[in-house]
Amino acid sequence: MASTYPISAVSKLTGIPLDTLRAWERRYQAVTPKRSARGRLYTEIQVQRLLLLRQAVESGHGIGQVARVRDKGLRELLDNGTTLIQSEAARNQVSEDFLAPVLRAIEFFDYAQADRALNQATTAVGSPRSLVHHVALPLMRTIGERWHQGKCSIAQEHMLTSLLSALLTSFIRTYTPSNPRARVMFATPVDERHGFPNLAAAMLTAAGGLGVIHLGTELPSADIVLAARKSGASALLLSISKTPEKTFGDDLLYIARKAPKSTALWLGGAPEVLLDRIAYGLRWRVLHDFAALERELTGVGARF
Ligand code: B12
Repeated sequence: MASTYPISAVSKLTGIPLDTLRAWERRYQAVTPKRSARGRLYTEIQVQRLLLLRQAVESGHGIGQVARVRDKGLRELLDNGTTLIQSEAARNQVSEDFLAPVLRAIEFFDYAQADRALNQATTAVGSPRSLVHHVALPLMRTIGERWHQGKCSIAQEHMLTSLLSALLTSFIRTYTPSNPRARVMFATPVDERHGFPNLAAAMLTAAGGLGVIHLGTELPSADIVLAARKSGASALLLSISKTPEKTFGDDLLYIARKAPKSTALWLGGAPEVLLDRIAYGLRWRVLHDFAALERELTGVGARF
């Protein structure tokens, strides 16, 4: 019989954390292993596919974009594709070894230990960009998933949000130049409380040498427009994580009409929230992953 591997072995072989393996399976059906009394069992071919997917993600492709691509397509993508973060990711591979201590400390509400473990992970990855891709986003996804599954409390989610916000904010402060070539404004619309993706995006922006205007979450459109006018921001990034309210189309239209023409309008979010359809025909450019954001940032002067 062909060899099969339990999930713990697959995680070690591929360097993909256990929670990520489960999330890729559940959310994107990237690889669906057989189930046995011992749990998930992966074939050799599935392990090889996971390695390809990991490389694709490290090269800057969103998992949502590549999860359904066949192995041959993935190989072609990796052979031909322009890789945004490939070499950096290869150098700065942060495995579960670094993230697990943070999650353990959060489980026991040990704030100081979580802070220390987070700092260790930060030092291990080396660059601000890797901090976003390999520490902050995976941690937030894991804790958020656990909260959604009822496996961790809102207090634990808030504790991680607080630690990561402090960390990212301090990096934004350190990296933002005094005279940036351009400034990018970040907000989420009314009823959108997922503020973390924007914080990560702001950090990437600062890491690219641009200025950051971080407005936080749940902002009415009129206030967003006012801020865009007064600040003269080169771009506005509105981040969406959950399916927006029906009136969201009106908000997008309002901002598109009233925001200065010199402000590029970017809408960042998961593909399943149908942002393309809502923003169709308006000035908004929809960004489905962070690689797309980095490309837009480069367009307004960022250097990565
Ligand atoms: C963390 C989290 C939370 C945290 C938010 C903490 C914070 N400060 O932000 C908490 C626990 C508070 C929370 C609350 C809720 N959540 Co929540 N949450 C998540 C979770 C686990 C991660 C979100 C996140 O930060 N992702 C980080 C992003 C950047 O990574 P990613 O998701 O892999 O994104 C990729 C692409 O989609 C894209 N992308 C996504 N966002 C953005 C943004 C930008 C700017 C760009 C460029 C790209 C981009 O880029 C990435 C690849 O490069 C997701 C599930 C998941 N795994 O994604 C649910 C999820 C977003 N939440 C969801 C829901 C429903 C809620 C609640 C409504 C639940 C409730 N009943 O109260 C509330 C929100 C209330 C509100 N009014 O807003 C749903 C949304 C479903 C939908 N389509 O509507 C999700 C998808 C979970 C699910 N599967 O059901 N949540």
